[in-house]
Amino acid sequence: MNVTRVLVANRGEIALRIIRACHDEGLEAVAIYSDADRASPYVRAADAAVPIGPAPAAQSYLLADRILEAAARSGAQAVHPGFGFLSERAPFARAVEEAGLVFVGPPASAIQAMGDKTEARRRMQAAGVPVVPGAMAALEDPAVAGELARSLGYPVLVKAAAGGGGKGMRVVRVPEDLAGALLSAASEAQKAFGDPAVYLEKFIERPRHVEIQVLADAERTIHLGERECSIQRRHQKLLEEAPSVAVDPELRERMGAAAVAAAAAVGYRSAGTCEFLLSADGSFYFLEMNTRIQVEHPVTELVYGVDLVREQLRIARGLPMTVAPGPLTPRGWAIECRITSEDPANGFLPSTGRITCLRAPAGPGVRWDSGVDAGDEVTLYYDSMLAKLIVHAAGRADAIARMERALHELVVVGVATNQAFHLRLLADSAFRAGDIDIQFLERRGDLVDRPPPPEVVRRLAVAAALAEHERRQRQKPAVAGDGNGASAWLGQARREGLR
Ligand code: MV4
Repeated sequence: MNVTRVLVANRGEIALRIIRACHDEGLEAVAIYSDADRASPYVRAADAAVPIGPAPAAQSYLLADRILEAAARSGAQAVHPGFGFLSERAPFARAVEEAGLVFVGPPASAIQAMGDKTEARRRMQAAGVPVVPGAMAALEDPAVAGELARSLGYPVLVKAAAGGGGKGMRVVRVPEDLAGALLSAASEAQKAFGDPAVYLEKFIERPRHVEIQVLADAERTIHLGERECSIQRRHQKLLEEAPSVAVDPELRERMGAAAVAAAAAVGYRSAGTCEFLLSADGSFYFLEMNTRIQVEHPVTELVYGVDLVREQLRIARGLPMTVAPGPLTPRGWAIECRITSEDPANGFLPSTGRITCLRAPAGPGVRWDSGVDAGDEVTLYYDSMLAKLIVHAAGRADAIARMERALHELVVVGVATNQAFHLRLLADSAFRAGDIDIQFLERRGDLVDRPPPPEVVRRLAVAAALAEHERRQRQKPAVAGDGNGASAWLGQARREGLR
């Protein structure tokens, strides 16, 4: 199929990222937007835009039929789902294919195989990919579960078979708690996934979360090394880096080979990610495969010099990946901080309002992937991620220094953000030593529930005052020789270095 137009079935930062990749590839991009996103930067960047409904995602971005209709009406031949929303729903991928369109992602069969966690475990084990010891099918009989838990040794972890993202999980440390955990996990799984099936694994204590990027075209399946994603809170990643301090070239090759085998076992095409738990002793276990482009893909792009969304578009069109065969090595160090409209000084509660002033960091080695501009409204309808700040430098210490510099340049006024949290984390000696695991932030309440430091408060207050000044200047009647009354406040802003 000759693809010239791609419908981007997503919003915000990732929609803009995909639209830019389409344009780099000489393709046109069609945006879809809800009522809340009519004035979003990604809608302006697209070659055409189709309204799809009211703000709630269930009435817009999750309506597969309406999105397919928008694709047909706009003359798009392909659909890129981005991440979240419909990106990992096998029925959506299938519907796209059945409508005669190209799905920019893996085959529906690969999404489906990886979506069922116990099926994925069976297929991975058969392919020689290390999985956490435990049940290979859903458990129905509590006595069978008890016997398995005893043979694995406590603690064990009860997981939902349809799960992912930590829903329906229960750690069980003593046999007496097992029966209750099975029941409550099943009930939570039923609510979250419409499927009460649960199973058991040995609970791995204090692992790192290390994931491997894979890329597969019709000819080859390769890996692009690891991302270290241990800095997370309640299953939301906050900072990711590539490479990982815990992975040397030999381990990278072993984990990479496991990820390639995992992808090959399900007939994978496109970009995908295998999640692993990595223990302190160097043993690693396959957790699940994310069959989409991920939020944190830019750190891999920077250390491998690859544009993953471009590769997705090429592979979907039947073209070969541009990555040349042969050994690949990561170059330098990349770190991504997710900038969210959440207030870490207030339990990470989402913050809403109009962004009155926004100054994005820039300069050498700095990338700003954002979905918002000054003047935009931040609502509670969607994810709280406003932007991703990504840096690249020669080594980890340089990357940390560069991220600190960039975070000091960042000004967001109008909504609270986690900017000061990131600065505190980057200054922490354990973080700087690379001494992290998935429980790091749980242990370190001192990094989380703190007000921003005085210098950050002061800078944001100055920016807020200037933003208010600009607003008033804009409302003044035009002065002679100044067609729209804008030059005065623009000059003021420029002198303050805030535009
Ligand atoms: C685990 C685990 C420890 N042992 N499995 C969390 C969500 C899902 N992707 C799998 N998860 C985990 N599975 C065993 N056998 C710990 C977690 C886990 C976790 C994994 C990756 C990233 C963050 C996490 C936070 C809490 C628990």
